[in-house]
Amino acid sequence: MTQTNPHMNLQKNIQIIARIIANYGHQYLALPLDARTDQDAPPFISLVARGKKHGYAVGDVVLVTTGSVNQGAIEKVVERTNMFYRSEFNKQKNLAANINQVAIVCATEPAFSEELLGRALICAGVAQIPVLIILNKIDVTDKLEAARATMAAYPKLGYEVIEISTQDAAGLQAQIVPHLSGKTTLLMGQSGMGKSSLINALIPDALIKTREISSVLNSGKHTTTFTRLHDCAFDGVHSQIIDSPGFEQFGMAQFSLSQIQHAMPEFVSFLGQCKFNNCAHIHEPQCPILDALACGQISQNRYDFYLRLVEQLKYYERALY
Ligand SMILES: Nc1nc2c(ncn2[C@@H]2O[C@H](COP(=O)(O)OP(=O)(O)OP(=O)(O)O)[C@@H](O)[C@H]2O)c(=O)[nH]1
Ligand SMILES: [Mg+2]
Ligand SMILES: [Zn+2]
Repeated sequence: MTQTNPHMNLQKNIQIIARIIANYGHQYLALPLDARTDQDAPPFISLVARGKKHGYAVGDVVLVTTGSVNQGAIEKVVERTNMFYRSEFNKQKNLAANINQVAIVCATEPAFSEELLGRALICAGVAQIPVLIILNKIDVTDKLEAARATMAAYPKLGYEVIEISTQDAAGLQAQIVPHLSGKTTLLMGQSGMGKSSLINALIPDALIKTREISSVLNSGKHTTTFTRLHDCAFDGVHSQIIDSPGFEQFGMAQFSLSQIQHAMPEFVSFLGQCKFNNCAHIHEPQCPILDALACGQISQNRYDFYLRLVEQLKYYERALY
């Protein structure tokens, strides 16, 4: 049975406030603020940006001028408390806005990249967004110990790590719902880690609804090709989960050395205590970070990761200071 939809056939040339819920290239889908993706027949509005302005992201709350039926143009952002982004060659790639958690999804199989995990953690740190690390596919028991061994370093740094299997519906609910309830969570991670499977296990019909949009946006592939927000309720508490395409690269060209250092939890308590104000913690004397490395308080693995990030900054020809 179809319900009357107050938003259907939005009046032409009026201004409304909407939330972007999907982003595909330079096309956006949005919903009026009082609508949700999990209601019957959500009143989607298809949006384009005015002029050559881009950089809007899923989660952004924007001012829209309506055009023909259920279409409109984005005038400007009206609410953006934060933005999670990568930087590929001096181009900022916005992933999601107005989120209060980033969940980085890793898996036992295929093995996840610690380098990419580390970079995602830095990005969340720079944006000051709380992070949850999810180790998925713990049902693949022959790969579990190796994955756990890699993961063991992260709780020591203060990150929360939870283990799940999207194939264990009951266990999944108990494990993850308390972490997602009431929040807007961006799921991110490499391709094949199980981000979309997790959403489908938690939100019935999510895949079907995404496929409907997919066909509108001209993409029929299984792998996620665009970022998409899903509304849902856990025990009646409104929550939002954002699915995003897997990545195999994670540029950080726009971050400064200082931003990176402050996003390394094991560095933070030492920053400001070095002999030199502009210490890069590489070969300077009287550097407490190098001391902490020497006595094993900072792990060689993480320190090498830091050195690679410093090298990359040089590669981007950004002056260190
Ligand atoms: N054994 C096992 N397989 C899983 C689990 N979760 C997901 N998978 C499988 O992993 C594969 C990839 O899952 P997706 O959910 O598409 O992964 P994704 O992270 O969304 O990948 P992209 O959209 O490409 O970024 C699928 O074949 C899933 O069936 C799990 O808990 N255990
Ligand atoms: Mg996916
Ligand atoms: Zn130092």
